[in-house]
Amino acid sequence: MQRISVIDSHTGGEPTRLIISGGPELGNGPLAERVAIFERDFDHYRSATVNEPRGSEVIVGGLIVEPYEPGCVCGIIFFNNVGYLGMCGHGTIGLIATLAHLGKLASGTHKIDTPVGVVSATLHSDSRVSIENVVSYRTEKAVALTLPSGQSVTGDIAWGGNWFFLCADHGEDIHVGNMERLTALLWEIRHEANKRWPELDHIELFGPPRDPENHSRSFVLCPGGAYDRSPCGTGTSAKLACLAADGKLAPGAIWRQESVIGSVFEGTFTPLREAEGVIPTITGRAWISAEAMLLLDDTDPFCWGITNR
Ligand code: PYC
Repeated sequence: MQRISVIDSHTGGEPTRLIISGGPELGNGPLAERVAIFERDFDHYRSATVNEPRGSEVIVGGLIVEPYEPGCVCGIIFFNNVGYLGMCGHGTIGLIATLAHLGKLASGTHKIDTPVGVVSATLHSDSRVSIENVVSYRTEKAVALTLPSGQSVTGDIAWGGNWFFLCADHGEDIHVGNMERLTALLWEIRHEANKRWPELDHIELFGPPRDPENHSRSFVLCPGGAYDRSPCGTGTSAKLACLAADGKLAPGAIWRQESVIGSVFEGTFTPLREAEGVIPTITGRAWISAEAMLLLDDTDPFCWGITNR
């Protein structure tokens, strides 16, 4: 029987399951190399941790590893039901809450190594966490897509630690009761967008907020078909890059991004001096929801998870 010790948390409703011990040994190279080793040799650990029967399509997992970059408190490799993530904003907020819960981290600013670069996380005294993310930028503005249904949408393509298609002219009500229509539409958009941009794996719709305190409400379709219950940290970073490029938000001004279930991240950005793009900072809070031991019995036909691979 193998054992994997995990801690679960949620950030604005979006779950994160972090492997504390019992995960695969990936060596001590740069994190981008370690993800490749994870995927090539140990992908069954990913599936066993997040997929059914122990998990579900909505869980984002993370393997805490020794950092490669100097000055970092740890490294993190995030994954989901279908693969690996460059960065994960809600998950990094969950990571900081988990390390604090374990007594491994005090309030203050800490650097974290990720496969797409070093990010910086500040644990505040009220348990909120601010993530200074990787440089985020828009590569295409107002791309038009005609969907198989005949509907036309336009959207921007931007990087916020993952690749996003950000769309506002969808005509949908962004509401949990409208989940089936939203999911079907976003799959159509993703399918169409992937013909030209195969790297795009997150699709994000924007609409008016429910709460007038906020600036916008979003619905994010994650790579494996689940919707993000949180406002999506990397998605909000991509949004900030677009707002900055359009001159619609001033450096340092707060953007309150509401998720489809009403949870909120606050975002701000610092412009880059000599290049396109911004350094976004995303603030939110995570709550610890479980400490658990996953049991892996090799005689169990679904020991390594139910997978679509
Ligand atoms: O918060 O960056 C995020 C995220 C990505 C996928 C799910 N959440």
